[in-house]
Amino acid sequence: MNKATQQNDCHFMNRIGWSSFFHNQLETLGYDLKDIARVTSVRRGCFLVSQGMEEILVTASGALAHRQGPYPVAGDWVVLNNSVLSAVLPRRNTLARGAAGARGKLNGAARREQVMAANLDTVLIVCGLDQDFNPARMERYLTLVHNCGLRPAIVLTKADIHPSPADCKAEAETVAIGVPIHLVSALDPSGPVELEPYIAPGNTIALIGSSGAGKSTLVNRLAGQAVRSAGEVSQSDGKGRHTTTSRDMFFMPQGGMVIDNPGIREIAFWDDQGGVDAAFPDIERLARDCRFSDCSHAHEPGCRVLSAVEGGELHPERLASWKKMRQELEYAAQRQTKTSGRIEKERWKEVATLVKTIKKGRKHGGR
Ligand SMILES: Nc1nc2c(ncn2[C@@H]2O[C@H](COP(=O)(O)OP(=O)(O)OP(=O)(O)O)[C@@H](O)[C@H]2O)c(=O)[nH]1
Ligand SMILES: [Mg+2]
Ligand SMILES: [Zn+2]
Repeated sequence: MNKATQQNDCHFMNRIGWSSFFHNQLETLGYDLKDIARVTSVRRGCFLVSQGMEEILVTASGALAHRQGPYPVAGDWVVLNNSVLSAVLPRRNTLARGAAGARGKLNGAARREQVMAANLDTVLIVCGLDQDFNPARMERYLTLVHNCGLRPAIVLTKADIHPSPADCKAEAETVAIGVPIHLVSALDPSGPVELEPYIAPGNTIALIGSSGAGKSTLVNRLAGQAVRSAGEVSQSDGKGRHTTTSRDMFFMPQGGMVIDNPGIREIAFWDDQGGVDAAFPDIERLARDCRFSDCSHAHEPGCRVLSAVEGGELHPERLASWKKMRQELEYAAQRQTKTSGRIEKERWKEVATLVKTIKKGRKHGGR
């Protein structure tokens, strides 16, 4: 490939998120830039990928399915070999959670890691200002995102249907310390313009939140057209109907990429990567003055956190949330070393079956 074509390819690829982090891997791993593409969507063993122009549907190689490495997700950079996905490039980061095993068991032992999206710049936690607004849940989302080493931002949407949206923002500020909070409405004729910097050219964001929070509606507003179906919210329980069922990445007119996700039913953690300290910087700061460095802020003498609660500096509920999430993360880390199972393992089976069917078809069809 001549230099001009390669620069041109790089230009298209940079626009869809390619960066030196990935480029530096090419030489070491022996891949060529012309064979690299980004996954925009996953469909039952098939993958929609893009190199900055049109999207194409590809299958994965039998060898990749056999090795059962990371299962490609929206946002991944992958290697194509004759239009077959043959490798996933090491990821910059992942948005992952603990999910129930494929057999649907909800007990601890059946938990697996579920990677929702990869290679993100920011995760927008979307909360609707209807019955969805819940600061305790917001704390869980923040812990999840921080625990993945990702940068969160809060989007309080449906501001048009709340009598005092500014109060919600003030309440959110008490749990989302140091995190940007945006108050928006999808009905606003000018659109959610303050979210546009997140999708500047080359940037990739993911939207998470409960079903019916208004994620897909925001994607449509930012896109300036309906790229995604939006659903109803039940009048009786205020819950959405899980309208979005797949994780898809969209190229936005602003130049960046958005990954819309299905509504999360249960926010469960996977592993312990220090997410609690990052999500509770107020407690972490106070804890530096506790007498014991491993203080659990429960009963220890000289506990600065407990004295802050007594003195009214720290809300007791905030400490209770910290304790709960600390315990959950510790449990998740123990469980992780025991099982180290990934939900993707099951999904590779789907690919292997598909590859076998295609091979069989070729044999009989004479292709
Ligand atoms: N009034 C008002 N309604 C909104 C706003 N944003 C979304 N909605 C409505 O909320 C409902 C749910 O919106 P969706 O965008 O489908 O929610 P979602 O988060 O994508 O839901 P799932 O795909 O199920 O996870 C729809 O009826 C939207 O019209 C808003 O800013 N104001
Ligand atoms: Mg949706
Ligand atoms: Zn303490």
